Amino acid sequence: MSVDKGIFHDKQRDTYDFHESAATPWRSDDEVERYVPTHCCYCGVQCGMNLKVAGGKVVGVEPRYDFPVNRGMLCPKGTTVYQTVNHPDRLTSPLMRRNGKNSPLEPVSWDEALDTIARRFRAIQGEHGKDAVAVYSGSSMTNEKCYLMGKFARVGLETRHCDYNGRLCMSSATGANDRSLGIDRAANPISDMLHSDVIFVIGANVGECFPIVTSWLWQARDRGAKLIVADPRQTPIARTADVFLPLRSGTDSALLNAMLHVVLREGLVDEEFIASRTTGWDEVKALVEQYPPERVAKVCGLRAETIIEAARLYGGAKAAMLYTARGLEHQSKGVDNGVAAVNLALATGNFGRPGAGYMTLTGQGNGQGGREMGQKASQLPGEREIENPEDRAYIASVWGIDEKDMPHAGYAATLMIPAMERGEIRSCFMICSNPMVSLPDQHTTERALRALDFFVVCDFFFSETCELADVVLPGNVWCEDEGTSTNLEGRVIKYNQAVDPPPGARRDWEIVCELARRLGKGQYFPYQSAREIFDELRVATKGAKADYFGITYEKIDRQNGVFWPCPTEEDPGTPRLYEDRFGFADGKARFHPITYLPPAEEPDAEYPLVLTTGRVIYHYLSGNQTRRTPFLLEEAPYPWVEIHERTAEQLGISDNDWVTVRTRRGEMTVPALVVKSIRPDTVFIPYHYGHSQAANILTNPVLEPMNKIPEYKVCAASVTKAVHKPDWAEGVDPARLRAARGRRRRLPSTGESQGPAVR
Ligand SMILES: Nc1nc2c(c(=O)[nH]1)N[C@H]1C(S)=C(S)[C@@H](COP(=O)(O)OP(=O)(O)OC[C@H]3O[C@@H](n4cnc5c(=O)[nH]c(N)nc54)[C@H](O)[C@@H]3O)O[C@H]1N2
Ligand SMILES: Nc1nc2c(c(=O)[nH]1)N[C@H]1C(S)=C(S)[C@@H](COP(=O)(O)OP(=O)(O)OC[C@H]3O[C@@H](n4cnc5c(=O)[nH]c(N)nc54)[C@H](O)[C@@H]3O)O[C@H]1N2
Ligand code: SF4
Ligand SMILES: [Mo]
Repeated sequence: MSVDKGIFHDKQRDTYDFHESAATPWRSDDEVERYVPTHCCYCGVQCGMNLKVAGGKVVGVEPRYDFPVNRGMLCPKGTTVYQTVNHPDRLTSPLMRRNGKNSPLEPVSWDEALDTIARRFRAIQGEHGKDAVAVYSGSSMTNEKCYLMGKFARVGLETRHCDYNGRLCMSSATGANDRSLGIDRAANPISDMLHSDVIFVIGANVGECFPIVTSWLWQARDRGAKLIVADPRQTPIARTADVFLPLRSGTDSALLNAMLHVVLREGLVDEEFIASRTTGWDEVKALVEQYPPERVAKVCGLRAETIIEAARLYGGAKAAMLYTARGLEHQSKGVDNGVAAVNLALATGNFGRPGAGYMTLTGQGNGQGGREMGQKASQLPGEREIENPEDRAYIASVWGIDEKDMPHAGYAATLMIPAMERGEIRSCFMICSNPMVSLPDQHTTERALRALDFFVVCDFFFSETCELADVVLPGNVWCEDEGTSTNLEGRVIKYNQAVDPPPGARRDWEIVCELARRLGKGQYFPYQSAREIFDELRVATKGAKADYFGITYEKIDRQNGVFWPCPTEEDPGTPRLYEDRFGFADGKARFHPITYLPPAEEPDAEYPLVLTTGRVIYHYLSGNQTRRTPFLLEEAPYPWVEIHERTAEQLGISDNDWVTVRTRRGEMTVPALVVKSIRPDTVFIPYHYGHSQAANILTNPVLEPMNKIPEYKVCAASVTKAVHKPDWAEGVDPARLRAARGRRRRLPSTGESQGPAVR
């Protein structure tokens, strides 16, 4: 049969075939009993997926075509996440050390575990005060659970110390959003990108960390959008950029000020927008005059012409989008950097229109909702403030407590560690976090967690942090419960339950409510379902900045997600912010002058290189889930250090050599991946691994002064050929890693200003 007469050209057959195959699924799907529409639980994109269920188990996944963000696509993590559900490593019994710190963790009944926790918490609080027990929560959980954790801390435990892992993630972004724009949310939906003629990505590895956003970027490129990327590494999207700025880590605000300098010098500012919609421009204008690109180029290790080119491109756009992420935010100047980025967008009038905006790419699955549900140290639900008398009074009334009994602000997660070391915090309830991989300066973190009198961790897989716990509680994975999550656009979506937790494990919210009952606070936690928690959080956020009151489970299903703020059930939600006004009382955005300050630690003779850390596509965060997924582990089985070939040559290091990376905090030995895609003065280690493979052995725990995020992206380091292989080297063939990481990529020449490889 000739092809052109075949079924592909026969409209009717085509249609018929489609229906037939939908009605009669592929053989491998014969057994599938149900397709449960839900979302991927990993990154903030929250792609839509159908989980395939058979015999009470999740057996597979397919992408959802009807969810507008991913439209039939999933990344390698999304296609394999279902494999965590029936995983043989699932925790299915509480574990407890019955006879003190030196006794083993052994399986115990739920009653014994929960009674012990309640008894120990009460004893410790009786002896040392309520604030001696802290809650350390996470943002990879539903809004319902994040809300519950904030309430559990303040009402169940009556402690002021409640914070979460978003402190390590979104707190610089929050600082910048709050200071400059007045609302802590992305300004635009992802689809706005298709209306942009210039897209500027600074400090975000979109290709590996938000893979499905990349497809929007390509569509925008197909429509002619120009791309500017600023990153010390040539990431996958940087390879295609029109202008690539391989800046030195920690110099972002200098670059952004210089770009604004050029925009100003060349008359590209939007005077009308500045006059009608902002305040504070004069100070910023005066400041950026001192940042000519010719001077800044030296600071950033760039060529002045490239900075000028980027500024002209961005400033000349009709509609430009600016994306930032942790590259710019994981710094001791992270809030300043974010503010400097917003300054540039404000000065060019890039807000509140299709294709014009600013978006900090929110990382964790519910990194948006998790930062507004009241589990932060100084926050109450809806982005309300715990020190604001009206907010306190309102939430106290929703919770049915006396305002006087509402604790005040407590420590940020990163400040809990020194407080544990000091013996001020003596016990901790931790859920959905793995600080024994994720916190900087692991040696100090370990000392602090070991110093606790009593440490409880709730997880579904035994993590590096569980190893230090006195009690481990087996919780649920995302598809064993229902609830909502708010994606990186501010779109509230819904997870649907596919299966029950395995026998022995329980739903997180049921565990926390049961614990509250045993602490004598059961009347405040009467929930029978996640939906009941959601209904309460709708009321708790009513009238607040992050207003969820008009959002219902049914409306989310109907609309494929609802963007907050959504004050009434009739309101369809708000995909694009700042069309008419910004989030402050006067409706105007705020310019703030940002003086460039160098990172806390700069290279010197002993530590001549800059170490930066981050992600690869195959692993998610601390890797506790993805390192258990065979395909993902095979692709990235252990950490490595990326080092420029010129630097490697100077140091006598070849590809695949074992090398020791040292900083003032510690050292680790990993294989060298010699590349051309990184600045010669910089090295990079992915952070998804634990124990002696944890990049955070090396990182600097210095904090951003306002919002307390660690400087994961910059510290001084040295690299030498290893004398000894690490404890995990046996059977490891670094050449396999090279194969998995693909061929060497080349960083385009940026001229001499990149400086000598090793200073
Ligand atoms: N595959 C995967 N995807 C993820 C995650 C994951 O663990 N794995 N995690 C999710 C989460 S929680 C988050 S927060 C996001 C993070 O998403 P990203 O912020 O995009 O990821 P990172 O790898 O942390 O850092 C981004 C880039 O910053 C660059 N960089 C380093 N130092 C600097 C600097 O000083 N200035 C600038 N401009 N750039 C710098 C790095 O080279 C890196 O390419 O990803 C989300 N998506
Ligand atoms: N060096 C360096 N360090 C970093 C970063 C970096 O770029 N460089 N990035 C930082 C960033 S942006 C982030 S977000 C943090 C993340 O740091 P962490 O929050 O510590 O890492 P996770 O892997 O998210 O930890 C979540 C844990 O909870 C479990 N878990 C997941 N979902 C649930 C749930 O619904 N219920 C329960 N009970 N458990 C659950 C997982 O199995 C895992 O063990 O790491 C930070 N650390
Ligand atoms: S892009 Fe993010 S949400 Fe989408 S499949 Fe990948 S990890 Fe999951
Ligand atoms: Mo994150």
